[in-house]
Amino acid sequence: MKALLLIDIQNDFLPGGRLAVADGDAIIPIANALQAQFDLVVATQDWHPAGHQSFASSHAGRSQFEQIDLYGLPQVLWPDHCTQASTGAELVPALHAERIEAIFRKGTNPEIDSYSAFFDNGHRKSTGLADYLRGRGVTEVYVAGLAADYCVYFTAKDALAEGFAATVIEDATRAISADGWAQAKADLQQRGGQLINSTEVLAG
Ligand code: VGL
Ligand code: ZN
Repeated sequence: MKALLLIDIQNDFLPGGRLAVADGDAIIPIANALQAQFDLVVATQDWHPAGHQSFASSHAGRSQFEQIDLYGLPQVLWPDHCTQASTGAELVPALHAERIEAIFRKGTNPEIDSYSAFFDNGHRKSTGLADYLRGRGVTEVYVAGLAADYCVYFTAKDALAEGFAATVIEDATRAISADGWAQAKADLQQRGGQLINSTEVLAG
């Protein structure tokens, strides 16, 4: 049983959004086309309370994209983004949503960031996604969405650690940093993850 995980396809990560990923809108038609190939489609939303500690604006004298230590974990400071119930946090309107069976929200604890759809960055709390997928008989996950080098990467990595086969659909994601994504890809491959193009999925 295969599941498609649509990671953080939210207005704030698209061009014009608060934490825009270059060319992020290019993945929308691909994410729409892919859905028919899967038994189960699940989405995530980055869903931060106002004043989240991952926001640069929460730290006086700090700049966006600077890295700090946050309660013992490295933390990149982001522009305010995906604030709970804001327009920026909504799934992109052009994304077909009717086949999305469940939406997992993450990043809700103000004191810890959560890139992975499975766990917060300290692996302290589970979102329940792994058990949900296992309950549905899922053995393989395919990951698409934004951003490749953060939430897509950490989701695929945790999926592998949870015992799922994990494949990132490369043309259905875009990165914040090209270098960061190159490193993340190498790491995923080393852990047994796969990278493929949507054309291979759509042909199946
Ligand atoms: C993300 C940075 C901060 C992502 C979320 O969805 O990749 N990146 N919050
Ligand atoms: Zn975030």
